[in-house]
Amino acid sequence: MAYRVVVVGATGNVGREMLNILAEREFPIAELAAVASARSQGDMIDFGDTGKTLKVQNLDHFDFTGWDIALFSAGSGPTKIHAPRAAAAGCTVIDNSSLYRMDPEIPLIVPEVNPHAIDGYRKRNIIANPNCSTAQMVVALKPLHDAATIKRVVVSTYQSVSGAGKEGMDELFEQTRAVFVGDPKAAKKFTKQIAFNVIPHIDVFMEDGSTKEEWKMVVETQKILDPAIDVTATCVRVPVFVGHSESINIEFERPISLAHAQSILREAPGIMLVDKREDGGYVTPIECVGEYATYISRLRVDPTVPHGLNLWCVSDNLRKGAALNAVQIAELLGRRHLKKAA
Ligand code: 11C
Repeated sequence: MAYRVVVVGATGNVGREMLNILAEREFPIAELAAVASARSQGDMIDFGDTGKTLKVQNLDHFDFTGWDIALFSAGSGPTKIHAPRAAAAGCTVIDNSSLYRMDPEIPLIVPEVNPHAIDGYRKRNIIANPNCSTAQMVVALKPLHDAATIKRVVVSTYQSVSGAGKEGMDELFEQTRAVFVGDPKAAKKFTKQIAFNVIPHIDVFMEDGSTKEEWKMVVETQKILDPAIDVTATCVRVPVFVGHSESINIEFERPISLAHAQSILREAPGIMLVDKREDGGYVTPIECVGEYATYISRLRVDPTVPHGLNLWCVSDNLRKGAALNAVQIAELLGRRHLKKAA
């Protein structure tokens, strides 16, 4: 069985990766549409490296009737208008924005972690894709939680500028160049200079002094993995183009040895354990670009709590953090539901 698939926001960082990944994974496609805002209407866009190109259609006028799946990466504003319209037309929406993630009627899915939760999608015909920093963390936590029950997580992130879209990438590039040619460029997309700097601020501030990015890591982890896990996060933007890194400290209910944790992580879906305890024997963001895996390195015991581990977790934020996870959800939907309905 093949599906009629729409990629909404096809010209953005994540939309392009959605098209690449649909092509790479040979997703069964009967027909494919690339859709974006009016500004991009008529532009030609590659369907991965298949050699095929797609003419971008205007979201405002796109009729979702008869289409099976829409992968949305259009931001919350356009999504609020067009996702319910697509869902009502019978096209299942997989949405990468934060709009629906915490809606109790909408499943928030990471296929390696909570695939069963997808069954609730019929209520609204919408499935939410998590924030990039949450996605890679829950892939890492899930097998460890199954083994020894996680009580508390302390995470600090090192997030690449591509999380802020193409404008974020352009700003890092322009500012870096400007420093070298002695022609300083003011910050526009970010709140301070990002070149040769780090910024402890992603998304808006909340009343309690945390940022919305930090809040998302807490509540999304609880919804996807387990509401009983306490999470505290500090999210930081770093001058890296692609690939989010996380330093994660985990406290468990029950003992878990280092050897057991290593063997679990070696077998777990979506994870590559690269941990040689020697110079270069760990993964950095530049090495995860274009990859599917969530990489874990620097796994070690935290001796300051009764049952604790520390680890370093790296993944391509545009892939596992966004486009890959969305395509995996589409694959899961096809396996569990659409085939049966056909
Ligand atoms: C960043 N994590 O790195 C953000 C991007 O809620 O989907 C994705 C924001 C979201 O800036």
